[in-house]
Amino acid sequence: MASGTALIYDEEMTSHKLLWNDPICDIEVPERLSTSYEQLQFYHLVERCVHVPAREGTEEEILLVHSSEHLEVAKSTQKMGEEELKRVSGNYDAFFFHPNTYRCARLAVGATLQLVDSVMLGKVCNGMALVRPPGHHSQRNAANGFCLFNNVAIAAEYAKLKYGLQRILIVDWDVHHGQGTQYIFEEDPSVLYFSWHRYEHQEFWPSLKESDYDAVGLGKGKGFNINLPWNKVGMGNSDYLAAFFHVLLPVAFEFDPELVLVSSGYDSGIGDPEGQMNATPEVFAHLTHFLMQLANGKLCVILEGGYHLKSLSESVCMTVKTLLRDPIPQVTGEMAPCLSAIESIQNVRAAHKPYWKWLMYEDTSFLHNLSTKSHLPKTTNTNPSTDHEDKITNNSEAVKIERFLELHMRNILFPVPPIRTATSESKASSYLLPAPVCVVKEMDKNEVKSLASDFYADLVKEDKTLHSLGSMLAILDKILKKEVCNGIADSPTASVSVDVALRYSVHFGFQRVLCIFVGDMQIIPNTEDGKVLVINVCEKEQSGKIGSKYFISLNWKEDADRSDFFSAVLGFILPVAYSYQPNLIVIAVGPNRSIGISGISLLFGLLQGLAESRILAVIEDTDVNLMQSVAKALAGASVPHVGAYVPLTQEKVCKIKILKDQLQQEWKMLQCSVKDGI
Ligand code: X5A
Ligand code: ZN
Repeated sequence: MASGTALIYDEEMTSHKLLWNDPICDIEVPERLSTSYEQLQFYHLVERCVHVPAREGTEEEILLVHSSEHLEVAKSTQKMGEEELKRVSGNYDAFFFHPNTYRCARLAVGATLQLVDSVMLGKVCNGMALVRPPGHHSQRNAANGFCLFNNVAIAAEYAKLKYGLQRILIVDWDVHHGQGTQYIFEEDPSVLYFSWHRYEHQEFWPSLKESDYDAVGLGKGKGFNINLPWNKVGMGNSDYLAAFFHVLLPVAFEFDPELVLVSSGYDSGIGDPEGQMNATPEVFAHLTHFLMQLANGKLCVILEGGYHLKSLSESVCMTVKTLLRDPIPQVTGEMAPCLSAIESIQNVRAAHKPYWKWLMYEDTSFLHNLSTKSHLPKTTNTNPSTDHEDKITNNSEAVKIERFLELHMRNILFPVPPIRTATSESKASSYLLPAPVCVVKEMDKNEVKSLASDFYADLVKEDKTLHSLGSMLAILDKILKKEVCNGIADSPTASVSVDVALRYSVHFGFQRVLCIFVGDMQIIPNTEDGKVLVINVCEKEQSGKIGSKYFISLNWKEDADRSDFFSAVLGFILPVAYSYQPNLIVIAVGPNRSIGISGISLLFGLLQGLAESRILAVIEDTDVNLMQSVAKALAGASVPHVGAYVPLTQEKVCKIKILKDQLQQEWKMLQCSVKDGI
């Protein structure tokens, strides 16, 4: 299987620049590219990537998306003087030509296609292309919004043609609506386009009716265009995560793409003068990580916007670090989406209900009609203010955010453990781990006894128990001391091992431990209430703890299949886990699982975004396949393709829905509809 991350950068793309005064276009500067690349060098990320050279996109490739008229106009600008360039630029909404623009735009297309080729040919698993000019506003016959050729759209057509792909997902997290991309694929069911964007009830540029949530695609393409309009500025980390949990990810897993392309604009990040949003760089690590779970990890990230140089470059670094499978930093801020975000999410879910089983199966009939559209936008075209006073305030604001980010990133970046996964001596060889493994010697029996007896006096009599506790504790110890990221321990008595692990972690000083039980297990009631959150996916009724905020039981019955389990992971476990923000995750897998191996792999994969990727797996089931899959997931291998995750039964989806409604006041990331006026 492919490994490695491609990075594509060509300094020549910094030669495209604005030659005259234009307050709308003057933010799209060459330094956007050079600063991002320098920051990657600063973090030593460049040398860890596979360098792939850019090339010029061919005319034929450009014509996959654009008209020959458009190509000819672009070509003709190469020999123009400044006055003529200015005149041609004036024909478009927010674009500028430089004599080298055509060459740069062809390099941007070619760089994007080089990235697609590297991933599709298995030379790398994923990668990022740093390109200028950007692409997503560009249309068949027009430049628009700093974009000349639509790099990502061309890449999608190219991948369909060259590799025969039938399902491509484009995720556009730029803060502007990629209307160009929408127009190109509107009627095409083979390309699923998702975009969130600052909208403010159509007041924000490009101020189009068709950027709203009810533009779902046309003809055969109905359901394959997903717009999530933000009607307020200031959206932050939790709003973006909620959009992924409740809109993008369920649909994306049902769509089951063969390749994922990201229109990766960072103007949706904090400090950006265009976006005015609040999301901090580390959220892009989480977004990237989620997308890495699709299409067997085949992920191509292509730069679009991003105009606050510090915010942009830190966010680029977060993205590349994540592509390289570094541990993911904890996301900061209160984990609760705002009301306006929930409204938008609810609207787009309702609009797409006819097209996706995920949304269909949830009965939303009780919801009120929540159209929040304004009827008359105040202006037809909103541009950044050119008011002098405004500029001054914006500048000092930008400097403030630069300082904030400087401090913020110092707290965010932590040393990368050179070794990812720890395991015990006896099992190490059978896991066939793809990454360096730390083989841990089990703890001395007397040490275990003295440790465990602090809080667990009577259980340490049995030799078998003592033995498995010894290796589990040795592994856990390495995780707690940050010598390794995660670990896998097998135990014939998982419930005892987990109980000791939980107590030991809390004893060590961990304030929030998330513990998930899968399969048949007796859960030993925990006394560290509040410091441990238990989610039980076992079918056995567990008594005693019901009613506590920190014990959630799904009571999954036997007929659950992998798709149904998946609906629980995505629609419930993930949002609760993000609400809780654990510093450690313990996942216990017992026997008689009604849940398939692929579902369990996915659970491990998705949860690795939390607790700085600190996960301890305790496995009672001795199935070698299960052990191997968990070990692989922990080592960072991509989830093997198992087909679309389509929920099979309405019953299970409804069950999750009811739980969501019950618990969304406690665990706010569950919120995806406005009910009873939150
Ligand atoms: C790629 C991108 C923004 C254009 C804004 C024009 N374009 N007001 O972010
Ligand atoms: Zn943008």
